[in-house]
Amino acid sequence: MRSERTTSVAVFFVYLSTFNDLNNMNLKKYLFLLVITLLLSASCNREKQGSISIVFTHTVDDKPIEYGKLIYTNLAGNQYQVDDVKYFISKLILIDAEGKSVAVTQDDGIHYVDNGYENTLRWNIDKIPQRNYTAVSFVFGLDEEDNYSRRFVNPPESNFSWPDFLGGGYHYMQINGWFIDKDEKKTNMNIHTGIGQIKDENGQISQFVHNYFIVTIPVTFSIDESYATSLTFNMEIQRWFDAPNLYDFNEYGTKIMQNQHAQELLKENGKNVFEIKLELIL
Ligand SMILES: [Cu+2]
Repeated sequence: MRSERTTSVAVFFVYLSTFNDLNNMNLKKYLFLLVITLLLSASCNREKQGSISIVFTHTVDDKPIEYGKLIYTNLAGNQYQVDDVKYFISKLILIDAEGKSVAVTQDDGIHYVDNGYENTLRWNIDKIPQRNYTAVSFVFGLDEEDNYSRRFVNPPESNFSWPDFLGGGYHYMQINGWFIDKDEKKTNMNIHTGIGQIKDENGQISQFVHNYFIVTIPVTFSIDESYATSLTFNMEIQRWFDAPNLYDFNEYGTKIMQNQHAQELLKENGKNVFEIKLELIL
């Protein structure tokens, strides 16, 4: 790189000296310095880049989730099982040690996670500036700018649409399964989040509410062109249901796509569900 630059400068200087009518030495000197400055700044902006691999994991009571087993109990005392965990994260930003934000642009900064699709449980991102980082931030779900209907044409994302009459776009999340209700009956548990609705006195939808939220988590890691950095984003499922809001499935177990109150409770609880760890460096 350095020798390439030196060669270009030398070549240009020779080129300049071929102008016979450029007798004014000051002008020549000025042009020469200008060219060096341009070449140097171009080369300094070429920051080295590395890659990062994000692995999405899910736990219940701090142990790897076991799908399809009625073995869990939330803080409200509901016995439940989980069959599906699906969600979007978007606007992924890495914050470096100087507090500068590096926005991930690959895949529009959006990633869909679905336990039914193994390939969605890992997100490999290239071309990240080689720096030390101290935090990660993302939108849980999709914000106003990103969440529009028919954005995704292929499954699994296309299966995740949110009806237009309820605000459109896509679900932010689905946790699907079963729970034992207050009458001891096995009942559907469908924790679906997305755009909410506010109704007027006549019961007509008067306003839509974007219920996404921003998660920011400190984590120290570095990106380097000579090794691969891997982060684990773990979602602890129980945290959706315990704090700050106790979430009882008998009240909000299913049909919450039209229940803005339930959406609010989950929005607040959801800020605490993720843990991010540096997994390994190879
Ligand atoms: Cu739904």
